[in-house]
Amino acid sequence: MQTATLHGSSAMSRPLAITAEQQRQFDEDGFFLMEDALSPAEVEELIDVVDELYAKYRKERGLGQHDPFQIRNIVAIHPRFRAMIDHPKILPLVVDVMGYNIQIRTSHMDVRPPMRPEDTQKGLGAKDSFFPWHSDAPNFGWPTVDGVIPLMEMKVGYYLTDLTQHNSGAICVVRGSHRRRQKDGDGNYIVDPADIVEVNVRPGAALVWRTALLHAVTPNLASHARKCLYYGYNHRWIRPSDYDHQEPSVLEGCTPVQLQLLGELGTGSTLYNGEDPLVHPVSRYWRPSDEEIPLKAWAEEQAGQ
Ligand SMILES: O=C(O)CCC(=O)C(=O)O
Repeated sequence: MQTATLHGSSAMSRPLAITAEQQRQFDEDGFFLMEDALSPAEVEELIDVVDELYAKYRKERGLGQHDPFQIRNIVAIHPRFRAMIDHPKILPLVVDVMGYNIQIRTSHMDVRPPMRPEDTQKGLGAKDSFFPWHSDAPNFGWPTVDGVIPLMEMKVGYYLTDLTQHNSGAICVVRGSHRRRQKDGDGNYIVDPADIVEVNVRPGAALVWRTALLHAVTPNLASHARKCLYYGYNHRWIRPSDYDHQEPSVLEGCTPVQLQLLGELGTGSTLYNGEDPLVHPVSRYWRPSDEEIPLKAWAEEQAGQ
């Protein structure tokens, strides 16, 4: 088992869940795959929720049979989606990569029905295509160091339907594109076809990736809709993109670890700026006390098992 010392003032050594090979792929390629991250029963349960929500929104929003649909902040929409934030196979890997002081930045469900061939004529990821190449970033971009985006966040994609066929709506990532400048002098993304990886996976697979990777989506020419979920994790001192605070009804019944991941501090709303907010305010997202970082105790306990 790999061991490492995590960064930060509360650093300590503990055994890691991530393997040396996963860490190498994450650093060099920008992603790794976990086949069978979800059991068939988990896939089935999640598909039931996706189908129920998709049917509801399709009706409410008048979506046509070919229209793709995405909904964000799914952790607030359904308890089954909320339960995915601390999935026991995945969260230890997230903690090994990002450290303890993290939260959910975004969560989304995506349904991509079969497309009409006439809507798929542009090249993969072309600027004028249905899904241009991009990396995920806030407006005005992430900071860069020598033109390269440091590790700001990671995402986990859970694929619920069969994507083994070429052009079945799978995500494509550009291997290693997080380690270099991404645009040429004309502002166009630099994509070497040899580096494109189409994530052709079976239901239940997960993609663990850096969102700094350039990515696009293949057209869905299969006969079935593509259904997947994404959860993005970043540091707590960065603001989430899907919420400022989750509604009290969303937080009700959550464990301390889930509360942390949902952006809460665990000590109530009066102590967000510390014990002496008038004279010595200090954001608890910046300097969490032990009670405000249950993920640390959780990770250490997991490592001990
Ligand atoms: O797989 C997909 O549908 C694309 C996902 C994506 O662009 C993202 O999560 O940022």
